Amino acid sequence: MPFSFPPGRARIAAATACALVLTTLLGCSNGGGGGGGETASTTTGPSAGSGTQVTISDFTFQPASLTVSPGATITVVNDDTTTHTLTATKGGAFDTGDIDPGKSATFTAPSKPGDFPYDCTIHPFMKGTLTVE
Ligand SMILES: [Cu+2]
Repeated sequence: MPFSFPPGRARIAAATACALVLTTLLGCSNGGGGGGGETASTTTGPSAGSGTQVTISDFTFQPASLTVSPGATITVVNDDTTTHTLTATKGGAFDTGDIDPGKSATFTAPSKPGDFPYDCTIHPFMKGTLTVE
């Protein structure tokens, strides 16, 4: 019956289009939502004490960004020719106080994870960030 063909085809075409759209959507959400977060592949967590150090040289914190474990002990070496500090810029999270040239000091990282920007109170343009995770 020629009467029933066109609607039938249209329905099939529509159904096919739907299926394609659904497949695409499902494929997308499957692909994007599958991750369970990172597992311990890049755990560079020296648990307190294995060479966690910031060196101050030429009015610069090196490295400027440091990631440590909660409560880690961090040694700050002043390898410069003038006195510096390494002081958290918010909440007084940590502060080495004055470190004379050629001297070093230690401080304890915060126990809660987060980013803790710091600077030198004597030279506020000196900046760095301690990340606790
Ligand atoms: Cu300084």
